[in-house]
Amino acid sequence: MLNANALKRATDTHGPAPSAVQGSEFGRDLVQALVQRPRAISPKYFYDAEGSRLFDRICELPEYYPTRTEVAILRERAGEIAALAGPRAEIVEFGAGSCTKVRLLLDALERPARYLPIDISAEHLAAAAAVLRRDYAGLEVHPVAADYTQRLLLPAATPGAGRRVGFFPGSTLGNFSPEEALQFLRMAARVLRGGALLLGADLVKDPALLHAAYNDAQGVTAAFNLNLLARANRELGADFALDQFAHAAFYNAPLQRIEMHLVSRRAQRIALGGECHEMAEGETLHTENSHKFTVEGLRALAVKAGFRPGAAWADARRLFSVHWLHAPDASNDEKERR
Ligand code: AVJ
Repeated sequence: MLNANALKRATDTHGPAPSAVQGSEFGRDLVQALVQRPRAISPKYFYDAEGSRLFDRICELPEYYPTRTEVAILRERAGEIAALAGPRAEIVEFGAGSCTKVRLLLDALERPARYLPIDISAEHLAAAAAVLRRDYAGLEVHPVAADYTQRLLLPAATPGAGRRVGFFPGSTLGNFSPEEALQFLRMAARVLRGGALLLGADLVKDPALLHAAYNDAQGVTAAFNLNLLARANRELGADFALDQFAHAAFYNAPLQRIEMHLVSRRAQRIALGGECHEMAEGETLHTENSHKFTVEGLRALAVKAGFRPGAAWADARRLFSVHWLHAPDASNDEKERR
């Protein structure tokens, strides 16, 4: 193990300036994560280029049912969804990424007017938007580079446009705490007033199935989890020894969520931005919560946020659900603001 002097020398000679850490949101949040108890960081930091690649591989794993189940539900219900959305709909996608799932909707909708993909990564978004413009002539694509968990301003509806339909697939809602989920849904109700939200939510089920989905045999989920530390080494000059951390994922039944952690395999020190952090053997950095829902629980949460639940679709095995939630109408919203 390094003594304090050796560690100091190591950070002096090899570590980047502390400003590399302080100058990045990831750096500041990682320092905070290591200082606080319990140690925890937002799962949004999984998704650098490497993490996004690993997540795409997770979606292909035999044990990881959410993606293929949701896609199957959307395919099967595309006609019903298109009828609910109506002609000239405007799709607003929260966390659009590479904009692939929305194709299922765009292919079924009657002359969709406009697509507003929202994502934090401006470059990624611009590239994805260009591909969609090429494939869907007549569709206006208007990317919005923003963090949709913060204050969100969207362009006004285009003249002649139909309903505004929010799209939040993948059970990304499950990454939020219950309070954050409510806050997100309230924001969505506001920007979608007069329209609706199409939402994907993973369902509560046999914990053995959940456990398998987050502990795959090929170890892709473990690599995805550990990439957080690899990313810190790449971007922030941290010195995490990746082989000294273990992937842990388990179902917390009372809180209805999968938790992912990185467990320190031994007592160790981590140098980050000129500071030294200690972790004892068995201590963890909590990297993700993935909440699971019942259909009724999700609908009750939506009501609390101001939506009126419409259809709820699930697959035959009831692994995953997709919800049509009517947003409050515009006149109601005017009354609420007064
Ligand atoms: C993208 C948040 C829906 O919680 O299942 C997959 C992320 N984490 N395997 C999920 C994830 C580990 C995923 N979400």
